[in-house]
Amino acid sequence: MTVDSTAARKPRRSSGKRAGAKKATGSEPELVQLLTPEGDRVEHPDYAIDLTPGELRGLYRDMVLTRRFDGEATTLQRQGELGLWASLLGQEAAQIGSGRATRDDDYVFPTYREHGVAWCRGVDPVNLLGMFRGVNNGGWDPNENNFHLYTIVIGSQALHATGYAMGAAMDGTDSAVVAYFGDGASSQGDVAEAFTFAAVYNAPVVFFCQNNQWAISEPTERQTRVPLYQRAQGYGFPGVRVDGNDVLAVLAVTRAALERARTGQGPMLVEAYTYRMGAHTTSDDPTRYRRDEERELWEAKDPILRLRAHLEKEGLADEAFFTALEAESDALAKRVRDTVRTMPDPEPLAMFEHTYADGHALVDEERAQFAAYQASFADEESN
Ligand SMILES: Cc1ncc(C[n+]2csc(CCOP(=O)(O)OP(=O)(O)O)c2C)c(N)n1
Ligand SMILES: [Mg+2]
Repeated sequence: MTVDSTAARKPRRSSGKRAGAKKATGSEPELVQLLTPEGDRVEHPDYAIDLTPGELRGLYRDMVLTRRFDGEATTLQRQGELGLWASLLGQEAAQIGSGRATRDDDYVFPTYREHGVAWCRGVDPVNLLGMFRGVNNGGWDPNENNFHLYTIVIGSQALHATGYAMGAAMDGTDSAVVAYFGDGASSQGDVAEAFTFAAVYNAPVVFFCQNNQWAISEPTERQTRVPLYQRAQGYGFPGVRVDGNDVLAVLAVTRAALERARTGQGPMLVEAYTYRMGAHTTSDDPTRYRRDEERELWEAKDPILRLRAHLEKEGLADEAFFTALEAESDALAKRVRDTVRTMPDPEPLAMFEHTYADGHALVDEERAQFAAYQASFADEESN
């Protein structure tokens, strides 16, 4: 079925058959949805999903723990323990649904906000925080979980992902690659170039755009005159818009896109239509450029509350499950706080260590200059 992402609608229960393929009536185009904001299951003719109660509870757990970790990180930044934090608040379903669709041997190229995807890939959350505390040079070994380092240069990872996917295809593997980026990044030349290369080389890459409606203070209407997923058509591969606050729909659509990629059918663009409920980063104040009412509208579509409503309505989780999750969440938050506060400061000269594999004369010179600069403070202290 197709649904309007903004208009109020009555929940339609799954009937096992097509629950309607009407064109959306609102100003926004149609999007794939399998779980309404009220927590009712609906069917889609192209994207089916059948999860066990345990799998549904697992997705809920992932989203709750990710949100808790993210909230804890925001608080730690406010307490001066982190230099900066980019919250994913509101984007949990987009990230958990897509992250859980990947296979271990797939490779993921994130932006700087993919904390939920990192969680799905098995990256320890405290490693993410080390980078934002400024105590390591990137955070983690990307090859341990096939999860690339966070990338701040907007859109550049789309090219890295495409190149990696082309290589995977040349190696004859059936691994696929996911490139995450935002609505703002969709305007970058790097993303356009990645689309072209992926299309003409039939690369096994899924372009996963989280359209969270904002690129810092720029709204999506400053990035595009057409819905973002439609851009794919011009490059010669399919694009689809999915309800990014519906973890089931995101999982189903990303699975299908990955399956296409690994079976040699080439790239696909998934636009997860969602909303950044928090600030761009802890350095941003969204009250300067957006209205509270907008956020309130999206709070009614909260990805976690909608899955909880479904679990409760269908009797798929009992009170003991929610209580145990609360305790697990508290324990995670405590571990994160304790570990971050006691992270050792790095040796300042260590920043020169991994610049070149075999060393470089210019880096040696810079290291010597910096060492001398640091030593000058020691002189001051002894005077
Ligand atoms: C090449 C480049 N230009 C500008 C910036 C500054 N910048 C950081 S985040 C951002 C907005 C990105 O918005 P979007 O792609 O929608 O991702 P979101 O932050 O919303 O997840 C910009 C312009 C940058 N990091 N890199
Ligand atoms: Mg954005």
